Amino acid sequence: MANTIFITGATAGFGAACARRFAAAGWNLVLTGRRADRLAELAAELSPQCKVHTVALDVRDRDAVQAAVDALPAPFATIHSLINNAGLALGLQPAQACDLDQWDQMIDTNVKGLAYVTRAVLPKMIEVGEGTVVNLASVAAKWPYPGGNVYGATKAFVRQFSYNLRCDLSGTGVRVTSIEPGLAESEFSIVRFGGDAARAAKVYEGTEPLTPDDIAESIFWVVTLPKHVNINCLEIMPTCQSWSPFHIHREG
Ligand code: NDP
Ligand code: 8X3
Repeated sequence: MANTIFITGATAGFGAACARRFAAAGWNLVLTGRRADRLAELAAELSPQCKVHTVALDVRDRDAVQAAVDALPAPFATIHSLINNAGLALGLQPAQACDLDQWDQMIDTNVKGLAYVTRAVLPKMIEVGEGTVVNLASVAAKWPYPGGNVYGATKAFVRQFSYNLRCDLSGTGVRVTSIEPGLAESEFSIVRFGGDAARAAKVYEGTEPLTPDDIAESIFWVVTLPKHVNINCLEIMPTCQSWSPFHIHREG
């Protein structure tokens, strides 16, 4: 019987690319995201290759998350792996000028939503006794940058939560990986800049960024490694991206 993978944020970017990658390998898919029309389009595209179940779901809604997992129909009820991908950055202002509603939304989605989905799905994975929880952190989990304030902090949560999960899951056979991409072109910057596509395009101008397919391929590799191998953390940058020296503010 084919394995089932549960993907949050499957309506765009990395999540949609993961859906396509796992479908191509014959996995069954549970695809979630808030945009029902996108989920329906993706299901129509992929259902010739595999079984697809979609749930229009906001990961911030704790009861809806649990209800969606409890109501999984039989062919999807046995979950092998989970990709906790739903997430977003909003704004790039310095902390002292940020909009608190944007901070709330990032914390509620990237931190609380990811925790709700994990808590709902884990018992099913433990029943299977193998599989992988893949959490989308970011280079921002470890590397600070101006305007990264709460976004980076939510991703530091994702990274540390992943490591702590590994401790709790010891002996269950369930693996956990924190995926930490750098510059990657998706709808991420369009969302970050409130729909300003021109400003978003500037982020990638003159670069060859990572693509959602690059990330999906890495995740597929992590999930399909032999059962005794756990990738704790995978930091991925495009070749054009590296680090800068520390910034020093000088008077005068
Ligand atoms: P996209 O904006 O292209 O996709 C984000 C996905 O998250 C969408 O499917 C969106 O679906 C979903 N989502 C957002 N909020 C919610 C919510 N409240 N409930 C359910 N789903 C939600 O971005 P990426 O694919 O680039 O990002 C995916 C993940 O990777 C994010 O966690 C992001 O922080 C992380 N990341 C991205 C990087 C990048 O440079 N692109 C680099 C490092 C990490 P919908 O709107 O339909 O709900
Ligand atoms: C997305 C990458 O550098 O914009 O997590 O934070 S970055």
